[in-house]
Amino acid sequence: MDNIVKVSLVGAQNVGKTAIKNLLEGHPQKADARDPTIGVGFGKVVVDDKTCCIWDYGGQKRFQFIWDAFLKGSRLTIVVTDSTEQNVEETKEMLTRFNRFQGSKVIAFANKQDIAGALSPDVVGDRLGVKTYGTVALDAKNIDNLLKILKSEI
Ligand SMILES: Nc1nc2c(ncn2[C@@H]2O[C@H](COP(=O)(O)OP(=O)(O)O)[C@@H](O)[C@H]2O)c(=O)[nH]1
Ligand SMILES: [Mg+2]
Repeated sequence: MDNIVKVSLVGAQNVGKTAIKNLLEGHPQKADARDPTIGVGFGKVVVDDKTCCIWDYGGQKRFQFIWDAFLKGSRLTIVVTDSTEQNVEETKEMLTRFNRFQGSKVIAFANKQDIAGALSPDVVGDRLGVKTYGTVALDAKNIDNLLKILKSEI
């Protein structure tokens, strides 16, 4: 089963989790598409000899209770932020609350780096205390970069 890797995308609503999942699958999302994830969305990406099952969790407060159970068995948990002050604080609180992330490797994506005033990945990483990569989930040019990150982290 080592060839099947569970990767979880968590974070608040509207930060770009589904856009990241879609980009990893090779189909970039249109800007401003509004399609909130209900419950959990699934994606599949093949990287070398591994098949990554991407679990994309609905970020709305009313769905957060399912994270506990669904994070079980996750090899890599990617915490997504939208790189704003407010969201990074919210994400930090999420990280302390969900200490069951332990057992899974945890990294962060400082998404929406294209928006003026975005906190840099270094700043976000310092605040969150986990390794952080900057991403622009709507930009198809980011696909190779995302796949490279995935490859190096699983
Ligand atoms: N400017 C910009 N917008 C983004 C980026 N990633 C996602 N979005 C937009 O942010 C909104 C929420 O994205 P979505 O993937 O649905 O967020 P989720 O709720 O975390 O799954 C959508 O309108 C996306 O088009 C990004 O990197 N830059
Ligand atoms: Mg979503």
